[in-house]
Amino acid sequence: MVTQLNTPKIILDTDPGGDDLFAFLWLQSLVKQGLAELVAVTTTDGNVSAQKTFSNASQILGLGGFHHIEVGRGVARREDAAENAAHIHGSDGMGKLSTTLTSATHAYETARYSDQIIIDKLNAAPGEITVVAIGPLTNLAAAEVKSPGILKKAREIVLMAGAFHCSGNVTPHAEFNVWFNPQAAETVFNSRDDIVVLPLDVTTQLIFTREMAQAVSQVNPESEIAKFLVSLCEFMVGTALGYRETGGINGFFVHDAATLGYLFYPETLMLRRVRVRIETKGEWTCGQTLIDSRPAPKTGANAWVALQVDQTRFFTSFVEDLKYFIRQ
Ligand SMILES: [Ca+2]
Repeated sequence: MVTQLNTPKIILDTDPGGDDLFAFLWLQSLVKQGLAELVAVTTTDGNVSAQKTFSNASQILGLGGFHHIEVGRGVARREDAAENAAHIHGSDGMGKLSTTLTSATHAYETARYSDQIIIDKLNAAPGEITVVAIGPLTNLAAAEVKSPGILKKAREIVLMAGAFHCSGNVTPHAEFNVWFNPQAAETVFNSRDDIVVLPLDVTTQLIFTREMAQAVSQVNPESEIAKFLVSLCEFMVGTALGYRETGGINGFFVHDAATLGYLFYPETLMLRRVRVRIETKGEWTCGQTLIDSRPAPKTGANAWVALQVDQTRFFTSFVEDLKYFIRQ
């Protein structure tokens, strides 16, 4: 396989997490196709504990034969932090499917911390690496606090975060990744003026259905990846229906995959130039993300926020790339 010039080099910061895992499978397919290079995976405390997100990441890398990729362990959050989302993702973060996969090959106890990996990788290749963050922003903020200016050394920072013109998913106003650690989100949004944001406004348009899982698995139904994907989809659909997320449609939101849609199929999204502010103190609104939609000059803008997505084109690419991965 020929690696293209200018192939995006990616650090994936993640808290797997069901929808993280779908993004993760997509990214592994893109790497196998020579369209991306995975530099490291930095796990974070979020959907489930740091230790579980670490072992889940290791197991998913193993599924694709990427044992050699370094996995970082999540930086500890502040002590009064919010509760996690094990009620959505299962106690192990992957619908209790972790026992069906080959065991984790990376050792949590001896792994480097995620913030240090981010610092070292960005210093080693300034301007070259894209940081894709699909969990709470604890690690990125810790890296910025430890090494001020480090996040500016990323080629681009792409987040699944926030809710602007729609309801939150953890409170009426807040999206999980920001709500879980709003101070960290504020640090990241203050670190540079071109953060790319995929919020609930677009990710709640992205419903991955049972039919899509079947279409993918049909390519090679007996493969371990296909079986895992179908089982995980079943679990996620059950949870989504239970929480009335999808309006009764037999599917679930692949929130985190939107980041890869932006990087690899940007024609599927429309972005707006804005100043994003994070509510860090509100009694009822903590973790809310705010933009000014009035037609004023964009002074102080710090981000590009996606507010529209072409679902058909997005899923055409997503499903075909997953098929490629499963065919291998
Ligand atoms: Ca996530």
